[in-house]
Amino acid sequence: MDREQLFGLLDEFKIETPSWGYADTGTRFGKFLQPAAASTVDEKLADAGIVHKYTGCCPTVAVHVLWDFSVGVDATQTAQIAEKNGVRIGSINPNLFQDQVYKFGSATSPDERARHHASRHVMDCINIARAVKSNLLSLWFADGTNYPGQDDIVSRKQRMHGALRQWHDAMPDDMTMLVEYKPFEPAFYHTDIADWGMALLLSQSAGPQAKVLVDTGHHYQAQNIEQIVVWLLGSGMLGGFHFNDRRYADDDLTLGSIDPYQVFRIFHEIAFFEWETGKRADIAYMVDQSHNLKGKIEAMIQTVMTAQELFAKAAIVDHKRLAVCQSKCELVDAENCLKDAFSTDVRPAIREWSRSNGLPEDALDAFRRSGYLERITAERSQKNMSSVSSYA
Ligand code: RM4
Ligand code: MN
Ligand code: MN
Repeated sequence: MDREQLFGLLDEFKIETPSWGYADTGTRFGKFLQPAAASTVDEKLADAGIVHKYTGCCPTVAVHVLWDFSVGVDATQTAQIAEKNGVRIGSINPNLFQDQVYKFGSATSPDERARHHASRHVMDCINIARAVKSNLLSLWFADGTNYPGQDDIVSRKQRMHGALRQWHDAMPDDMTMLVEYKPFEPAFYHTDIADWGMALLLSQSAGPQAKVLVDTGHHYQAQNIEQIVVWLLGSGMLGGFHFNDRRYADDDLTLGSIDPYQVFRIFHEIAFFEWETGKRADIAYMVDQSHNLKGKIEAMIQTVMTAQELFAKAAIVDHKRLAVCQSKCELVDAENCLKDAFSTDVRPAIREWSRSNGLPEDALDAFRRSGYLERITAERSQKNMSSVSSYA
């Protein structure tokens, strides 16, 4: 692959950052407060704007409706704040887990009031999406049970089917519904959408605008995520990613911090699919991380730089050679096609791409020297450090 081609791919590569990644979030035992954390949607969008300013590849911001939109506030105002900060509102994430009514689930709850509440909230979210000109509705459910026998798994499945169909029909034609799965947590006995197969069946029955969302942290240990990615791609059902890394559970660590080779393999399978089919895969790349210990903006920039790097490494795999090695069962050489690309230092090329786009060569360094962190620390610390956080 020549430089021009790689630069073309980097031009197209965009990642959405999440509003909640700029805010103080924690473990279930509590949260450590950061003086510079964002606590209002204005602050979150300002921080996301800074990440985009220095990286040049994060033009949209995912929002969580309950956390980012207050009742009575006109959503178009939020879109304007985003615009003022050089970004746009991206995926709309309904919150179907925090309200007291969701104790036994939302769409799948045996309690009709909970299901109704969830439906109303999703309808509101669709309206917000319209108002902010977003075309992505991203659904994650905390629904499930904690104990064997607690509820009828089949009835819950049918309720989920019904809800998704109804919500799908309420979406405008250009909107995509992303259905996320997760094997456990907060439900510990069964999760209503536990894996990609369940998400796929539900999406297929919801309608043509529904696709599966793969959150890299939402798998059992040792699961081959790149295989799932290829299967979904092949059936036109891969809607997007929530990028993060994990060591034990849904750790929400920064991308590639534990296993960069896995992220590379995911990007490789996508690139290889595109090479084999001659088609561009239409995938929403999004970050879903919670930075408890690292500085939030720094962690986000680190994530984005890591994603660009691993994406570029995957792009330079010699596809033709790999296909030949595969057809001849030349295992060592085939594997080395991946390893050669993975061990190539693509950072000089990315720096050149950044320079050619009028961006700083090193986004992290540019951010650190900008004085932004010092400014928001001074502005936000008093408010932030006086908030309380406790487990019980
Ligand atoms: C979940 C899941 C969702 C995210 C919430 C906050 O584990 O990953 O995508 O919206 O966390
Ligand atoms: Mn997620
Ligand atoms: Mn998660």
